[in-house]
Amino acid sequence: MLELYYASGSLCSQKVKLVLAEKNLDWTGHLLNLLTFENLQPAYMKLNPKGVVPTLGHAGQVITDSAVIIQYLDEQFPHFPLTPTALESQAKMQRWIDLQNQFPMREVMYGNYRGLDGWVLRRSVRIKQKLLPQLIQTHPDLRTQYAAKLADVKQWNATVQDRQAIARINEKIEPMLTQLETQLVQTEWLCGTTYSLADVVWTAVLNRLEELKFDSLWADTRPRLNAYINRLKARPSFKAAIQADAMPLPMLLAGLRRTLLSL
Ligand SMILES: N[C@@H](CCC(=O)N[C@@H](CS)C(=O)NCC(=O)O)C(=O)O
Repeated sequence: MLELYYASGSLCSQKVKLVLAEKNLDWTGHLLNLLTFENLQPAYMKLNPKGVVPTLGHAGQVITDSAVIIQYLDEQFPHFPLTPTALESQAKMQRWIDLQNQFPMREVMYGNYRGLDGWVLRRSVRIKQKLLPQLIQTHPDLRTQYAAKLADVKQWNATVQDRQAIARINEKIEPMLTQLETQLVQTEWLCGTTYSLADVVWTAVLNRLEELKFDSLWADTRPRLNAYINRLKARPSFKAAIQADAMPLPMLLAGLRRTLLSL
């Protein structure tokens, strides 16, 4: 049985859900509320020492990190393969996945959401920074994991509060889109004629950039990318993994309450 620990609106969870949908696999979900910090609960930290989603449980194994999980799923469930057969194309796929992973999407998201969404997200990072020292005290067995998380959260918080730092990160988006456009002039999908794991990860990212209103960077000026995004969104997996990803209302309300009342 496949068990997925995930969160609504989580980009990394969406990548895994896209693969599960592409392969038509059954899975059991454990939906975590990141706004009430369920990902920092000791029981979850024991599964995923970085305190992030997603985490996959399968055949007695626990697998973390979306890039590892999607490749694991493609190896274990080879029907509807999402890895090209030619070695050269496989290397290309890895390069597209690495390029995406190296891009600081977390900072792009937390730094660029406006209005209530942005306020809630940025405040949740500040609350995490206050909460983690308490967790270090109350759970000495998880001290190393919580301390590493605190170090990461401090940096994350500092970056998203710094408008210039976010503007510098935003400047890196356009060159990345140019790379995609250049590739898509040559091939239908990123690694050739078939949809692959590289397309999976970029589906989640491009959709998020669109939500953040960066689509002006391709709508009129990058026709191949524009058409590619429409192809990605037309796939049934997009509907299953991304369009049906709204946070259940009780969870949202609990998250808002927590964010408003803490600090
Ligand atoms: N490299 C990891 C990153 C996972 C990650 O950052 N997940 C986010 C949601 S997309 C998360 O759990 N954020 C909550 C937190 O860091 O406290 C992966 O690809 O799985």
